[in-house]
Formats: sequence, C-alpha cells, structure tokens
Amino acid sequence: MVSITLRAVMEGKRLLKVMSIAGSDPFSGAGIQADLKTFRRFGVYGFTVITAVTSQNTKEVKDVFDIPSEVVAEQIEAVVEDSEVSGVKIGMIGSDRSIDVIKEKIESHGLTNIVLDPVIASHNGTIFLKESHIAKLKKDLIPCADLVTPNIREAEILSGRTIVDLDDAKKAALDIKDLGAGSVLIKGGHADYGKTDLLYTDDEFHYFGNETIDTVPVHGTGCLLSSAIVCGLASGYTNIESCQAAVDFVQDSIKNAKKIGSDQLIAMI
Ligand code: PXL
Repeated sequence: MVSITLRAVMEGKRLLKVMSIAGSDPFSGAGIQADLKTFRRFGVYGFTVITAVTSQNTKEVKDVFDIPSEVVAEQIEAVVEDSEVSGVKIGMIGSDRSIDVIKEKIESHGLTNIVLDPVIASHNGTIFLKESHIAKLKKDLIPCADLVTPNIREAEILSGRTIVDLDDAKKAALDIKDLGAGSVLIKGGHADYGKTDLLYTDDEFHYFGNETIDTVPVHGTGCLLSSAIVCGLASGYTNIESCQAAVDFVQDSIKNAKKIGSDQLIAMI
C-alpha cells in the first residue's frame, strides 16, 4: 500500500488550502492549534474557523465558551469568498445552530473532502456534547461527511451499540455509514480488543494496526489524525492511503509526546 510521506505531499504540488472548523485549546495540544500545526507539517495552508473557546490545561477542561453561530458562519464566509478550499476538518462544535450553519455553508459552497471528528466524548469519558446536539450531529452533519472518525466511545454513542470486540466495532461502523457518512474510521487506540483502527470504505473493511506505545494518555491525537487525513484527501490520495499516512503520523506524535504541563502529555509533531 502506498503511504503518503510528508515529502510526497509537499513535493511538486501547488499550494493546497484546507480549513479546520473546530475549538480552541490554549495548551495547543488539541483543537484548532493542533490542526494548524498538522496542516503545516503536510505542507498545506490552513484556515481556522473557531467554534468554541475551551479553557483547559493538561489536567482538566475548566470551561467551554461557544462562539455564536453567526460568527461561525461569518468566519467560513470570509474564507470561502476569497479562496479555494480543498478540504475541511470539522472538530468540536459548540451548538445546534452552529451545526446548521456549518451544514449550510458546506452545501451552498460545494465544499469537498469533509472529515468529521465527532468530538462528543474523550476516551476517558469527558462529554463535550449534549444529548440534543448528538441527535443533530447524527441527523444533519454526518450525512455531509466524506469520512467520520469517532473513537470507541463516540462510535458507541453514534451507533447505540456497546463495542467490546472488533466484530462490534465493524457493526458500529456499518451503523454510522447508514447515518449517511461516506466512510467511517473507528479509532481503536483505547479499544479493549487491541490498538486497531478500523476503516470502512467502498464496502470493505481495512485495518490499521498500531504499535503499543508504553505511555501515559496523550492529548491531541484525535485532532492530529483527522486533520492529517484531510491533507491526504485534499492532495488526491484515497481514503485508505490518507488514513494510513495519518495513522503513521499520529504514531510518531505519540512516540515524541512531551510533558508540557503537569499531567497529560501532548502529542508532538
Ligand atoms: O480531542 C477532542 C478535542 C477537540 N477539540 C478541542 C479539545 C478536545 C479535547 O480536549 O479541547 C478544542
């Protein structure tokens, strides 16, 4: 299988421009800041549309302030009226109304290569999204996504299925596909069944085995993964190639993770 090296993406291509629609993390480990660093590493120019401002450190999320949906809409509009956008990563979304405006902007501007990281729950159980938002995410935003990248907990919430083994994960991927997603990548980093990321695309399952890296929890990996996939898709690589390159990229970021604050390590790229 062809894997995308950073060099391959950066070599001989016109400058691609992609957009992250996501929340801000003042520690720069996750969210908009992590996305922008990823885009830069893949040689892609990144636009940032901020949906929420979190106040967090490596110990805890203290507060989340939702940016008003009109301001989310205005940020997207300001970018698309002045530039081509070759891919979009959607991360944390603050409100139902922001879901509406993001959907409307994707459709009205015909934006493509949409990767949705459904930021609902962290692997250790912090819930970012309310019940009503989850229903709306399923109904309105998942059908806009070319690829959805839930972690195990999020895949359980989206599919309504308990995931114990790989077979459950495969069923959940099919359920999420049935919600209207183009393809589904269930991140297995914290799965009881082993560190396998499971991709369902073009009617087939693909597996990306991850090495077990002996480390304490690392912050930001989900954001790096989805934004790296956008870089691959925008560059014309397939879902399988883009996911493989992104998985490799995240593995390296975990190996290089650093203690920036006092608790969780931050993935380094
Ligand atoms: O990884 C999920 C995530 C996404 N976006 C922001 C976050 C987090 C997790 O902490 O803070 C802004």
